[in-house]
Amino acid sequence: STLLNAARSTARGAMNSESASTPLQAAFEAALQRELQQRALVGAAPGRDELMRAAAAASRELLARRWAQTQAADARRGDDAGCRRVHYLSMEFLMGRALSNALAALRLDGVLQAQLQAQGQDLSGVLEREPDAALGNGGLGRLAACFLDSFAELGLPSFGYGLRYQYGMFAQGIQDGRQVESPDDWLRLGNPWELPRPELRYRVGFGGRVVVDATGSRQWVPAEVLVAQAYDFIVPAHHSERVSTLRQWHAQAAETIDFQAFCRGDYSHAASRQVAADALNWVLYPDDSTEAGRELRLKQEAFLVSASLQDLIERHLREGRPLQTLGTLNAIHLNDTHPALAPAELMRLLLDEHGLPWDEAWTLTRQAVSYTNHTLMPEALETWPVRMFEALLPRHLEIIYEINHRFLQELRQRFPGDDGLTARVSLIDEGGTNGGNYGGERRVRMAALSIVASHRVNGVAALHSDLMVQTIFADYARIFPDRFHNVTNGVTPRRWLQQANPALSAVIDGQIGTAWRQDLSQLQQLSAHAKDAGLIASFRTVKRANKQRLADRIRRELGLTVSVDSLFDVQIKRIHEYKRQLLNLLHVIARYQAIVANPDGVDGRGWVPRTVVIAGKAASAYHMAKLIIQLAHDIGRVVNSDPRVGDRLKLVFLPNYGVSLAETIIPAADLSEQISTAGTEASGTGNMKFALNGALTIGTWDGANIEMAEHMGVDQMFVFGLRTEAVAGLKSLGYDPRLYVEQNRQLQAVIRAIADGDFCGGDTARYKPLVDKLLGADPYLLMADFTDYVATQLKVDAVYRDPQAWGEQTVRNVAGMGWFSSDRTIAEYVERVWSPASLKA
Ligand code: GPQ
Repeated sequence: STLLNAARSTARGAMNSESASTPLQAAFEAALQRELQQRALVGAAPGRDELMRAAAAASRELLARRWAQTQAADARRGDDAGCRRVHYLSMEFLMGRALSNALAALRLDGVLQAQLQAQGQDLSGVLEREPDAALGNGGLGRLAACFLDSFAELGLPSFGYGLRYQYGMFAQGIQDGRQVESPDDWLRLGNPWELPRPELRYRVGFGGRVVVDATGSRQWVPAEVLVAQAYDFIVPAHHSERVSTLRQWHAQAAETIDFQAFCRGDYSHAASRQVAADALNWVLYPDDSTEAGRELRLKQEAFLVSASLQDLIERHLREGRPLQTLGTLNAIHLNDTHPALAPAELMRLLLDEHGLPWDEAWTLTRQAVSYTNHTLMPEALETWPVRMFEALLPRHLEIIYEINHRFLQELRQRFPGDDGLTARVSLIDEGGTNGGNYGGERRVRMAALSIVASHRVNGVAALHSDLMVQTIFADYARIFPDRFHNVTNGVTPRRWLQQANPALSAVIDGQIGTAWRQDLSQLQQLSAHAKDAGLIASFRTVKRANKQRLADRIRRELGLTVSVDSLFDVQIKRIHEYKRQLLNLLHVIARYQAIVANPDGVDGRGWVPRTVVIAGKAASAYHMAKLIIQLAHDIGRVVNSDPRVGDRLKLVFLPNYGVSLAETIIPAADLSEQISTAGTEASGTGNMKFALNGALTIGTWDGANIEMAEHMGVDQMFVFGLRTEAVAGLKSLGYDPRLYVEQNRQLQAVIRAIADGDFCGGDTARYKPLVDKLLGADPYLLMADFTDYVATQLKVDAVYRDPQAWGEQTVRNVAGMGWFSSDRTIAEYVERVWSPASLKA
């Protein structure tokens, strides 16, 4: 794409002037010294924490200069620059750590290393002191973080907008095999990365009523007014001096103290506004792919949207551009429906604050807004009770009614007599049983609002985008046939290959040179060397070292010894029934039973030793997911201590999964488990990270697994299970899981072991809900896919026994992953969604 090419040629310019980095080094050293001296003033000898914060603060200072340059360049860009400024609105940004990325981008790792040596410290020990910024749940939030990285790398004028949560994703502990949540107080020691922007403040209202003045114009008089204050976090490019910005909003009361109440001695009343404001900053909702549905969450969403839109309008006007070009020069992107109030709020601002007529405001809104859908799961489709809108957002509700009125009126003209259609696609669920709303309450459908108010809607993998228009959005696709597109997800190769796996990166450099570091598609060159024994040996050596690192961590954290000669079989992601961690566990039990019955293997050739690693968090209210975590622990305790098993099988649950833990686990994996029921995983991005690091995938024909198989060759992946059409067919015929159990004695023995309490001292009650569900509805078809899954695991063993064959396949996997860079994804968003040209189509 032109954007990719342009970014690469600027980057070449910057790279050529590499020697100019000496002043940068000097600036960094000076800043670092200043930070350390300040700390010395208060008598603190710098430990690792202080060194980490000093290095972060010094890096931030350099990044702030790049930020100013980037903003100045973007403000000067002409109206015909060919791409709009992108505003990526997301309730989640799962950033992880920032220091090692910043040092790599600034090419200061060596400088810091030398500085630390002088202090008697090593770099990795200092890097590990940084807490993860875990302001997201899972794939959706991490995708947003990868996108910020690519925005910078591609030099795209852009802002990410989010909330500055005081507490991010909860910390997961395990007690007696059960998940216990504790708050993630990530700001406890301050955040050396953020730049507070006290001058950037916007008022955001809630509640109150709408008044009509003499001219008939409507004005919202909110009952409560909060102030949004900006904090900026800067994300650097690696091959240029561009940066991208994550702007996070912090809520404050407009008047922080009720002074009259204070003087009366009524302190709790005096502080009540501040307390109410702080509630918005409080916690990230820990629900992944399910709806939280609480009023505080709606307020958080409205707050994010209003502050961000006011900020971008103000910037547009400050740059001297007229309101009429707002939509052609700015893109406002909705990361799922969480920021779906944006079109309503933009309409309100344009109508009520800027006095535009409806049609003009609507044109600008539709030009600006676009929406990505990230799931087909009906329980995740956000709807809000009309009652809550009346109480919190009365003017937005009026505007939504008006959008809906005009939309439905147009439909009645285009599709006369089709009342079913208008009821199905209305922005308001009138409270029937339609759309899963059994409560009978009227609700606002946020996906409907997002689609109607956007000029582009996309899914996140080819299968997902197809299913989206065939199933949940079929009516809208008929109404707006040109609106729906696909943009397959990608991951940033900076974090997920270069930083997480420097040793593999060096091997790749040695084989094909370093151009792949800027253009991941160059990895394809590796396939010519896939049979090269030397390359395969290097891949193996690197993998072994990474496995050793993970094994050390497992021993440190869990006191469990695992063999690096075993096949590391890994499933890390949120715990969700559709992702089928339970199917993985059923296989572990089946293997355990088979090992005990046949210690020398079924064919006398012994067992390929396996270490099964699982990690992931369960939403705190998701009982079935928590039960699956407990089952993993019960099985692990029994299997790992059974002397008949030894190294042949180990089951490890690593607690508190997050971005940094993933950076250690993924490079160490031999096998990647991507085993969702076909048609349920929108894309997956973990699947991409594993293959990029030379793990082979066992997976279903689902999400982006399909496109990965197409890029590397389907024989390079272990594909199993029913495909989407077969899943749908089976369900429509009346699926009965018991039929599958009756036909498979191995499966019977597995289920019986769980039901009889074999892993929990004979407690038959503990897993009854789980067994009942498997034998009852089994909505994710574990019973139907079990046989093929276990058979495919045996194929995995067979290939692993042949190091040359396995090694060749790992090289072909890496070679096939070049397309899955988030740089490619963002270039496609620019082409299909954010370019001015996409407005004309
Ligand atoms: N995803 Cl709707 C989330 O992580 N959280 C959510 O609330 C929703 C989706 C994931 C989705 O499950 C994965 O298949 C995708 O790869 C990911 O979003 C990014 O698109």
